[in-house]
Amino acid sequence: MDMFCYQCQETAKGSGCTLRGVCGKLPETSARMDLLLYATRGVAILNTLLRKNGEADREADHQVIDALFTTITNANFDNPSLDDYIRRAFEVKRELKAKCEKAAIALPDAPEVALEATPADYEKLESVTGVLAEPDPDKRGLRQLAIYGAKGAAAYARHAANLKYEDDEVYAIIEEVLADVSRADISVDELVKVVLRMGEGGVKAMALLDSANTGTYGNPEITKVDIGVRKNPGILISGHDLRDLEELLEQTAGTGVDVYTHSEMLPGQYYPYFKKYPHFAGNYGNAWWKQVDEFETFNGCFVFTSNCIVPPRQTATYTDRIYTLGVVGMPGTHHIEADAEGRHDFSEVIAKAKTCPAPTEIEHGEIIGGFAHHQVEELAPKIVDLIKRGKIRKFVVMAGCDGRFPSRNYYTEFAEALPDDCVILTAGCAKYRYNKLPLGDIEGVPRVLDAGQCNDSYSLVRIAMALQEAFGLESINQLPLVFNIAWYEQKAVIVLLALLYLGVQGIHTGPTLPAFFTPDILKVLQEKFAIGTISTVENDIATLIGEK
Ligand code: SF4
Ligand code: SF3
Repeated sequence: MDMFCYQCQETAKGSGCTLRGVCGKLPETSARMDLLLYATRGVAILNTLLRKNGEADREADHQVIDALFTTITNANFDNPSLDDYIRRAFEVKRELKAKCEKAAIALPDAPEVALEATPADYEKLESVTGVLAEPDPDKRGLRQLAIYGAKGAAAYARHAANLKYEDDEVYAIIEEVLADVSRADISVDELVKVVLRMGEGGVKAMALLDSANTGTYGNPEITKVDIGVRKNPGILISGHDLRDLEELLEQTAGTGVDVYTHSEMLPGQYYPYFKKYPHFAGNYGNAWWKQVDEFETFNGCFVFTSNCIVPPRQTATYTDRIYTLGVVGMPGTHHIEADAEGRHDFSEVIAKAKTCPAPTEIEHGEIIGGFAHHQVEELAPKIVDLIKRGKIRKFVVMAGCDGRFPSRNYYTEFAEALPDDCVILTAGCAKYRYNKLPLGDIEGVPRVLDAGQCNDSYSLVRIAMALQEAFGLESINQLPLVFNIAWYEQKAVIVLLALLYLGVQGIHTGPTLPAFFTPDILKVLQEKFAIGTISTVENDIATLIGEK
């Protein structure tokens, strides 16, 4: 069967994956995701109606965010797991219908609400549930833009919920957006508003996750992170979920197994709370896409708490040592279910890790991070002084994702070419393109300030607002601050929408613009927000930074 997916930056030919995903997603998986999202839109429509009546269902909120999250790029490649999600979506939908009937709420005349199906129907329903079911490319693009934003926000809401931080408004916006994009009669203008509404939800979701992470584990602080190895066998933890990190550190204490971070878990190192664990080793390796090589030399076990997991090569020796949690799934690996309190039992992973050799060193040294809003606000007087004295000319926000395409060398070259009075503000795995370069510091302030994970882009906004206040400016657009962000998957989409919602102008996003931006969508975004993409390093330094 064929498929159609264009949700990430690496989509085939820059237009859409049709035979199989560049990420490794198969058509049977893609169609299951389409069916899941279609049924979930039905749930969202019903829960939005119930919410108006003061009867929104929290179980349904959770079903909605988990369905969105599991369909994000590089999260779930496992068909039986997706079948479970589909069954659950239809079950919740039936429960909500019954709730509506009880409350005398008339069921809306929407096919997403009416559809009854089983997971086995995925193929025959693809023409109804798939992205191409919308024939108009502009409406299709805007609908998907809103849905992709919802996926990113849902991921953040899930991590926050795992720490018992929930905000009904975040759920309300996600569901309202899913309900709105399901309206057959919605116009392009209305869809643009829906997209910005999703951006508002993104700001709230990131603020919620920031409260959850810092409220539970303290404020990130300046930290030097070892990138070498120790002598014990290790478990490598990847993804974004800090509660999972805490559980793993707790259960591995005293076992003789060390815990290392990988990719987006690196910022776990910056939280004071985790520093008390002597077996919490450093960060091993680089961004997500290098896992196919780096997992071979790590030698131990792997725990995935969220995206980005990559299908192991046929010749991979580590597949059986991968353990997935939450919405993550990969055939041939192990999935650890949470108990009723959301806790995981890692004893099998620990036992397996004990039989493994210690990691092989692939690099050594230290990287520095922990520049989230609280830490930077403490440094604010110094930073303001450096700006006033002309020592710092510009801040360049280079947050976002990394990816495997060679075109991303641009970001390394851009960082290297930046004049030495410019400081990079980063968050997300995009940082691996330049966080090991010797870029130095400006009177003790490092030239790469890493705030944390992609969701910590919220921190970058807080930092910008603090500077705006310090300089008494009306808008953050007046700051010596430019945006050259890299995107790959849908978490970067919600970061972008959040920035647009906050009125940030002139964002450059690359290495290529999304395939779902049609020329007309791009025109609107250019007119309203002066959005652009990248060209050459030389040109972009000239336009973004300019002459001294
Ligand atoms: Fe293609 Fe990206 Fe979709 Fe994977 S997630 S199928 S690479 S567009
Ligand atoms: Fe990276 Fe997947 Fe997006 Fe969280 S881990 S930023 S790509």
